[in-house]
Amino acid sequence: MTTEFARDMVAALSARPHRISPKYFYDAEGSRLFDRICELPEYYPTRKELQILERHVGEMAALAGRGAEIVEFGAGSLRKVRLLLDAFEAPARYVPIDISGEHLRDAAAILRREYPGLEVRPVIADYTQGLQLPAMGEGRRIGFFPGSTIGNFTPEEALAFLGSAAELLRGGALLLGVDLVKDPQVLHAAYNDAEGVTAAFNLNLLARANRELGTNFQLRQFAHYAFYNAPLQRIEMHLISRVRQAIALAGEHFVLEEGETLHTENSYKFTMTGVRALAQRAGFRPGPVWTDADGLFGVHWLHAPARSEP
Ligand code: AVJ
Repeated sequence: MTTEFARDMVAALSARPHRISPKYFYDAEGSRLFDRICELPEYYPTRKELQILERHVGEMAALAGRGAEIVEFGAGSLRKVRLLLDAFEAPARYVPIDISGEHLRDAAAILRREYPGLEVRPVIADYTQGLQLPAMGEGRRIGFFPGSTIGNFTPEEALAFLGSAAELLRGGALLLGVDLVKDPQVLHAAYNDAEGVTAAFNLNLLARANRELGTNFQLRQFAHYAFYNAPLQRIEMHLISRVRQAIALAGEHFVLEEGETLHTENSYKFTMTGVRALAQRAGFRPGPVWTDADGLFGVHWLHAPARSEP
């Protein structure tokens, strides 16, 4: 059986520059490593976003109104959505959308137990593709896309995603968490932590290929390389081949030259005005923005006009 991962790895090793989607980071081991990243002293986004949500969730609840339906793009950290569920007035429904059915079922079971009055309706789907949701109730539909996951999209993909979210959320809003442009040293440190957890997270892509695709990547022959590309306003993560080496996959051999890279992730950073302009182009009416005292992270309330509104 050839999986999507196998096909994409073959494509990545065939085409130059070599690149693969960061979605393949998140097998069980990768998800565990990502949770550790979120606890690192250098990796501020998770802590800052939680602080902002904690501090301002009352204002968010007032904007959402009674009986809202929370649609989360990617069933992420339960900690974040719990803040909303606890503060919103009688939330009617929680609709997490994720490609991993297993992760969704676990999250759904936990929340059903904790919130007996809440209807939990997981949707197994790729939220970057057009999707249909169960019919709405009385309350507003509030999208939730935290963690600056939107930073993994190219600007074109981000615009397309926001466009379909604006339609899906008509009459409601999107609560969007974005990592902000800042001192490049701070950005650099966040992706080059002293403990090497981000390096292990990056290298796990190759370890996962060895586990699932039967490749024989020698992890020691690759260097984690993450840097801030200021003109493009993004962190880039790469795995650099330390030597000339051949990789066997799907009956073929792929040569990686010494110094060649496999580009594994882009993590775009945003300005406040940049997010608002992008959201506006996608059909949202930008609302309040909340940030932390150091201006490291931003949480945006973006109104999704109903069909009748201008
Ligand atoms: C989950 C995509 C928001 O870009 O900061 C963390 C992933 N990669 N460290 C990010 C990540 C390396 C993270 N996102």
